[in-house]
Amino acid sequence: MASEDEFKVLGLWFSPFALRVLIGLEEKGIKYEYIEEDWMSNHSPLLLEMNPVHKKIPVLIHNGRPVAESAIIVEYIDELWSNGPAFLSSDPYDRALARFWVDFIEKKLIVPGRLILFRSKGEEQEEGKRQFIESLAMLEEALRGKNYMGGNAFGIADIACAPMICWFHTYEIFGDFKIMFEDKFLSIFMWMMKCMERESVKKILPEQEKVLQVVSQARKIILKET
Ligand code: GS8
Repeated sequence: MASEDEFKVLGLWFSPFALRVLIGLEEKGIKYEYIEEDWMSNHSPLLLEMNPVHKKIPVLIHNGRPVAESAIIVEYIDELWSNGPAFLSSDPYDRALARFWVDFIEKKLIVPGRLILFRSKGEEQEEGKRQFIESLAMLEEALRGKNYMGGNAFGIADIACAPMICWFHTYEIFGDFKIMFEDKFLSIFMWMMKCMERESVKKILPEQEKVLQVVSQARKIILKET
């Protein structure tokens, strides 16, 4: 990796997947150009060219070469900048665990979270809520007695989960429930506080009210609400 290397990120400011990449780059102190996709219109020609398979953000473009899929991008960043704190442990078992939790965040929080946000049928929403709360309980268990997901160092599983911090409020509003962090999920609550003390997370996460606004706009389109 040379100092004149060029990095561009294709993203959406509220996407939990794009936010992972930006937090990763900030953590390593990497300069990059951020290019915002327009979520209301069709995919940009650049996105279609850079991620023709999934046609999804985020994409990291390193000297013109694209890397897609947030977790893969964050690992790529970690491998490129091996000087500086590592996102993954040197221990294979710890690495496997960290990757397990990265995968968990998408499958067990973000996917059921979509049922809460973008389904109008009561029972589908309820099922989303049930799964979401169940997953928070698992996350709580995994974080108990630890500073970060992997122990003492902020790592890839924290980077993968940190964007949820600015989304929790939106889940609560549209799911009409309260997460009760201080009562039921104290370890997650403490972890959120620690993450929010980090310059990278503080700088990158949008305000929760802004996430709420954009999700209500998206809901109107998806659910054809007026
Ligand atoms: C998910 C990316 C994704 O869903 C990752 O990068 O980790 N597994 C992937 N991106 C969404 C925006 S965030 O909800 C996206 O780009 N959607 C556009 C589309 O589906 O057309």
